[in-house]
Amino acid sequence: MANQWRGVITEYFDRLDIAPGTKIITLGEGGTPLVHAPALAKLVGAEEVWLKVEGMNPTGSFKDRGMTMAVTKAVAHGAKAVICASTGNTSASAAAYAAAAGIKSVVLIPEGKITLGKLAQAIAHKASILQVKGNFDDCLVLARDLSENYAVHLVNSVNPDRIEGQKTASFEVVESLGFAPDFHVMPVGNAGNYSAYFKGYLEEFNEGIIKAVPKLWGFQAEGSAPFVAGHPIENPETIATAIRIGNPASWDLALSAQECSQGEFGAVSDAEILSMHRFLSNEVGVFVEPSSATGAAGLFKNSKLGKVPAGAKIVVTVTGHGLKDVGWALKDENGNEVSPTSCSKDAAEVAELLGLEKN
Ligand code: AN7
Repeated sequence: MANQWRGVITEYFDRLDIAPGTKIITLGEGGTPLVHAPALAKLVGAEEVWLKVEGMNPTGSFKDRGMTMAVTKAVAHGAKAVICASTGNTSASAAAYAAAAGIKSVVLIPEGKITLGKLAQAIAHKASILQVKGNFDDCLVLARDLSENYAVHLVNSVNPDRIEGQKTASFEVVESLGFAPDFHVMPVGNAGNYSAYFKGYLEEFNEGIIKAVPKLWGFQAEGSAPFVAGHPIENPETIATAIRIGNPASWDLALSAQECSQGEFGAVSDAEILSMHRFLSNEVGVFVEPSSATGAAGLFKNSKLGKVPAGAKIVVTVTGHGLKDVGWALKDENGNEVSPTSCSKDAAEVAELLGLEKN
């Protein structure tokens, strides 16, 4: 397999905290496309915008970059089972990598609050799934408790192996562009990914590969925006279920990343998220899950506040694949279900239905 992308651990072995000889558990994660998005650049008045399309990872989200590290290390430590709390994507990823490693996975999800696509992934990869009567934050407390007292290895992003793996996304951005963007924008839940991008960029800076660390802009959903409030939110609410998180695990790491990068946190409404979700699929051609549109929605909001310089080069990470949460795509702007019109097999009739001109 000389010409195939080998997954982030092998591709970046020298730059990761991993011992030579370790048996690597990989599904070929990373190496995701950096898609040029002139329509978005025009919308926000920037010189260039690219989307780092993390939905192209093996389980359809950025979590796989961290999970290859976390499960590899768990196996190296002799773990027979991994556990996570999850709003959906972490559980899909943990279940898949555990399956690849031949160990068990346990996932704790907030009752009724993860999308069907993600639940299907966890089931498909034969995770033991429990719906907890509580929100994500309650699930994380429970997962930490179990991992401290029972023989099960925690793979949430409080585990530094996750952040270590996820930092590789910054390396890829710099390699693709040949420079660091002025701004890097993304959705924020636990802020593990935000912290990981900072770690990656800081290492590139310290090695003299880039001249400056990009300003990191992290956006949350308004009903679930602890970094904007400055304190945890007890009952977070948003349609963006992936980031329905009130008590972010990487609070301190994220605040120092924000400060050191001269970045900022902001919040956008569910309506703004859904509108950007539609824009990305309609005008850019990239189908993401609604939560993943939160960064781009925030960028648009900041552009209206005059915060986007005309010469800016910007990367926006879209974190998860649209097929994970199809419900919103099946509705129009007014919230009505969209379904295809039925038609006959007659070409003339069908042409008329479609308004096609005769040639
Ligand atoms: C699509 O799966 O927390 O700020 O349990 O699924 O690093 O938490 C998911 C988070 C953004 C936020 N976009 O990342 C989970 C989980 C998508 C996500 C985030 C998540 P972090």
